[in-house]
Formats: sequence, structure tokens, C-alpha cells
Amino acid sequence: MKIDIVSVFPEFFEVAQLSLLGKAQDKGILQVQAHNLRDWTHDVHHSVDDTPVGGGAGMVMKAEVWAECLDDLLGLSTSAPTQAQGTSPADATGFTDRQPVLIFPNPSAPLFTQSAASELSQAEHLIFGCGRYEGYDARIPTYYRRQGIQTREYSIGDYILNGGEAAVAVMVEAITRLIPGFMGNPNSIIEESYTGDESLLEYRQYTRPSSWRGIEVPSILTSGDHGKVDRFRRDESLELTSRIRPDLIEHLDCNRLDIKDKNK
Ligand code: 6GU
Repeated sequence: MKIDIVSVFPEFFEVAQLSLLGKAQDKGILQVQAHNLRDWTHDVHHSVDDTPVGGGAGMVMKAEVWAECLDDLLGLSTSAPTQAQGTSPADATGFTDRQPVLIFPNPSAPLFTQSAASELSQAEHLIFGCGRYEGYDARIPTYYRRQGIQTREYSIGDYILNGGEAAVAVMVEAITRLIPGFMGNPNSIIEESYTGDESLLEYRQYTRPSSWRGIEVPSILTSGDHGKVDRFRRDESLELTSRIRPDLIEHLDCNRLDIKDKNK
């Protein structure tokens, strides 16, 4: 997978060279490149923003600078027809994985979820545009959608950040760890919270010693009875989820609950 990130603070993404993200790049399954939006400006001040039309506080990022940058990264020239338009058929999920996907962090957009991460992990090329100030000219995503480019806007939660950089770092981490070969142990992404079609919170984990500072590990976990351990963990997942995230329980498909759950 190739990931381009456009920002006025490209140094923010030096973190992508570390840890598992760095290892994935060494392995050749991922390439992350951060670009400075100001490289696409032509004026002496390298300005990327302007006052909002209609008035109001703050500054808005200019459509023209973004378009010069994104046209370059998408391989679109203003004279030639768009490269991505109608070149690859949608797969079974309706997601055209061979086309580049443009993603804009936006606190007013739909929530970025594990299922969005999972879908985007199938793509070959993602381009993230990090907005700063009061955001970006709303015509930017509209324009690229009209050009037939897969264009998404996501919020990462109900709070406001100073800019899209931290949100993009979150999305990149959530997406890339789902790329086949990224994790040392692929099983670690199967059992965890929000994964699979059930989206239950994960059960609590312990390691040795079984008694520590007067707190015991639940005895079933040391019983060696795998059936009981599975039952205990599933009950704990259901209990934690209904207490901490009842909204996730409401979205559960009752038909997928097992017989023991229904009899509880
Ligand atoms: Cl995507 N951007 C900003 N600036 N703030 C946010 C966000 C995104 N998601 C939650 N808060």
C-alpha cells in the first residue's frame, strides 16, 4: 500500500518511520510519504489559506493550492482526462480498490470506524489531506468526487483537534495494521475489540503471577478448561459492552448471539 499525506507540518509524520509502521516499510508492504502543501504554492509567502467567504473567525485553506497538489499526487493533469475515472470495476463491497482513495479529516464528517479501517486496508493507494485553521474550502472534496475519485471525509471522535494531522495519524495506524503481513501474529487482530461482525469490547487479560498484591486472577482462567475459559471471556465481553458501551449492544444482530447467550 502507498500512503501520501499532505500537510503544512509534514514533520509530524516522521513518527511513521518508527515501530511497526517503520518495519512494514522496511518489509516493502507499505510506503508512507509526507508532503508539504506549501510546495505547491507560487507566491512569496507560500500562503495556503484565506479569510472565510461570508465572514467569521479564522482562516480557510484555499481550494486552488490543494488542487494543484492533489492533481499531482493523483496523476491528474488539468488538460488530460482523469486517470482514475471508470478504470477499475467496483469489487463485491462496492469499493474500487485499485483506484487511489482521497481522505480528508473533518470533525463534521461521519465517524471513522473499524469497518472503515478494514475497508480502506484493501486499497492500494490512500491520499490524506490534512486541513488546518478553520478547515478547507468545501469545494475540494466535491470537485474530486465529480472527477470520479473515491473521496471520503471522516471525524475520529466527538472533540475538536487543532488540525487533521493527529486524526490522520490515528487513521493510518488503524488501517495499516490490517494490511496482510503487517502484524507479526495475525491472530492478534482477530480477537480484539471492535473486530469481527459482533463489535463487542474485549474481555480483560492477565498474566502471571495469579495472585498479585492481594488481587487474584479469576480462577476459571487457571482451571485449564478451555470451554469454561471461552464461556467466561464471552460473558465478560457481553457484560463489559452492555455496561460501558450499550450503544454497541443495540447494534448487535440478535440472530448471531449463541444459544447460551439467549438462555442467560
Ligand atoms: Cl478529523 N479533525 C479535527 N480537526 N478535529 C477532529 C477530528 C478531525 N476528529 C475529531 N476531532
